[in-house]
Amino acid sequence: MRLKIAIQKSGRLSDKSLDLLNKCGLEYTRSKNSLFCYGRNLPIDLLLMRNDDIPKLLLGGVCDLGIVGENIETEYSLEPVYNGEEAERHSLSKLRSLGFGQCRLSLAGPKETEFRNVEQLEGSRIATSYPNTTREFFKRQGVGVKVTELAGSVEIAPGLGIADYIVDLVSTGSTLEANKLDEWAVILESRAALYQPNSPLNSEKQALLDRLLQRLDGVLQARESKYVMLHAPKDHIQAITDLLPGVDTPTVLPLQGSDDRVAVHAVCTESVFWEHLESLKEAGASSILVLPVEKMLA
Ligand code: PRT
Repeated sequence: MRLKIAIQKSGRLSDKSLDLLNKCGLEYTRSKNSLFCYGRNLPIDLLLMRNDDIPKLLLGGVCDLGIVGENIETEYSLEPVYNGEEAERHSLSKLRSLGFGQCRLSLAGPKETEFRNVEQLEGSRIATSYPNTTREFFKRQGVGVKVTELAGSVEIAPGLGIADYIVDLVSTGSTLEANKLDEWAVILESRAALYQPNSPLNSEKQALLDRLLQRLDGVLQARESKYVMLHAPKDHIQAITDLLPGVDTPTVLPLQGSDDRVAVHAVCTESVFWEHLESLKEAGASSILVLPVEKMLA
């Protein structure tokens, strides 16, 4: 019995997916053709696949888990609605959002076009690599458009006269800017997530998955968290605690040779910014240290 996880073979999500699983303590031996990683220390293997193929492999029972962007899952879930006989969507269960691969699927058009609302696009041609999600968006808006599917380089479609407008993934916005396009509406926000098919796992695999999820939660929580150490006036402990993001009960320790100051140690479960440190200093804290947290287990 081995648990199989599909991750992207090469692309924006591959390194971060591997890094996350490594941080969960999983070690792998990579096969010669590089498509398979054998789990050395736990019975958890990786299949390295094209991003778009991962939902199909999950529903087909080839893998037990998969890491893909929510954009890919949404597009795949709508496949039967727009390309099949069935009206039911494909459905996968999202187990965890993983905090990387952030982007948005947006409607964009030439800068010289004045965009007022989606209705003005009635009858126009839209180029996209996400035809199902695009059709669903315009259907919900009650606007009829002609959707042209392109595998890549969607942003050049209006310039080439292939389409009037586009629906594409945006992260920094620089690709749109370079192609003289404006982002008009966000159709979908996306980030990488861990999915499983809706069918239940056998008890052995489920136990392994529970163990993996516990480690994953620890890594995700530790990523955000910081260990803060500082010195504070004894009578300001509550005010200082209130300024520490995500802290309820800090550890308070005596300071050698000082009656009025103590050491305060706490795990901040939310991001700690410079602004927080400045406020702590104003409230009387000194010797403030912020350290990364490597692992956490609640
Ligand atoms: O090759 P494979 O079939 O595995 O997949 P792929 O070619 O779709 O993979 P890849 O690596 O391009 O994207 C993998 C996933 O990363 C996507 O499905 C998203 O979930 C996520 N992601 C995050 C992005 C972006 N950000 C992104 N910016 N995917 C693509 N882009 C592209 C976008 O299509 C556009 O061309 O980047 C350009 C825009 O970026 P900005 O920064 O200029 O706005």
